[in-house]
Amino acid sequence: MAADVLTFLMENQDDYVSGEYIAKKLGISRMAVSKKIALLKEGGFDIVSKTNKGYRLVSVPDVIIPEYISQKTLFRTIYHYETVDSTNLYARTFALDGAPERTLVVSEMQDAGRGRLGRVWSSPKGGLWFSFVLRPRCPPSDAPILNFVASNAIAKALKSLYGITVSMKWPNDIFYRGNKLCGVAFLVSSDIDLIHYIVVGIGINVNNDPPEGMPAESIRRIVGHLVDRNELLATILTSFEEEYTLFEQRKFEDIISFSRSISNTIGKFVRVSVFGKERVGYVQDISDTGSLLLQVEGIVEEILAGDVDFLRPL
Ligand code: BT5
Repeated sequence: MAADVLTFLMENQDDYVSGEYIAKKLGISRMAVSKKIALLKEGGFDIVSKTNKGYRLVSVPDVIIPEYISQKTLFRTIYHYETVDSTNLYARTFALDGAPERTLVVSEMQDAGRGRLGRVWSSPKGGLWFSFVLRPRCPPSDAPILNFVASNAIAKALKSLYGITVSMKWPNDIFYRGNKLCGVAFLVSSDIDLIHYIVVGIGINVNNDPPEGMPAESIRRIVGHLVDRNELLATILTSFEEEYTLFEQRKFEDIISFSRSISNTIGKFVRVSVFGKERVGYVQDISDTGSLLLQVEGIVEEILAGDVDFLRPL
């Protein structure tokens, strides 16, 4: 593997790094370094070399590089695939086998990506499809707050990287100007009073075309160029870490307060489907525990989970 050499080049992307320096640091020969550089070039990494100066990384291929993610984040156990059915299912299998918190599964494509309630999630090449394991020490009743942990993290990452302002459709869809950019689906395993594990599954249309025939958007189309999916993944994971710290400190009000500020659902006239039953009304607010407060014929109902449909255009 050439990951060790790649790490050096990535850390010094603005400058040349000499083969001698890399060889010394890694305790390998200069010949071994140049072999690894050749391997990286074969893998699509654009590396230029200059006599007396060394190597410089110009660009990386549009493929997830686990070494980069583990270096930039607290996620150390990373499974990276070309295709899986669903990263959520893989992560669940790992969780059942005892995988630690922050075990990450990322796939370039999914052929059976799943939304909530078994709905199909389109996951072609170029998007970001990943899942990770959490083992929060809290009662299952706190789990819904993680919807907002995830959506806040994604919204903040997109703002900081691309200056994009997104909105959050309760409880966790990320929208850009009325089109869905990203979805989050959780798998939860718990006793009545203790969570065993939670799999957080996130799907974002990044460099792919969004699926046709539905109100969907992709980051490439918003910013007008291809983006670095490694940087995006690392930024979202780091952002998640910060929001998750608030969750562990039980600062739920801080979390919900940000979610309210990006909500496109508060104040809207909606239909909420809850296990086959439908409620229609105005969304008054999101409660401090993450429920939707729906005003139905003058009475406020608290809805813990459900699907929201806007009854008037956004
Ligand atoms: C979601 O479900 O929005 C959660 C999606 C989570 C996907 C991730 S990818 C990594 C991990 N592995 C998985 O298998 N899943 C997770 P839901 O709220 O049920 O929305 C599903 C609906 O979104 C579909 O019925 C379509 O209308 C729409 N949809 C499907 N694919 C889409 C896409 N790529 N972009 C935008 N909308 C899409």
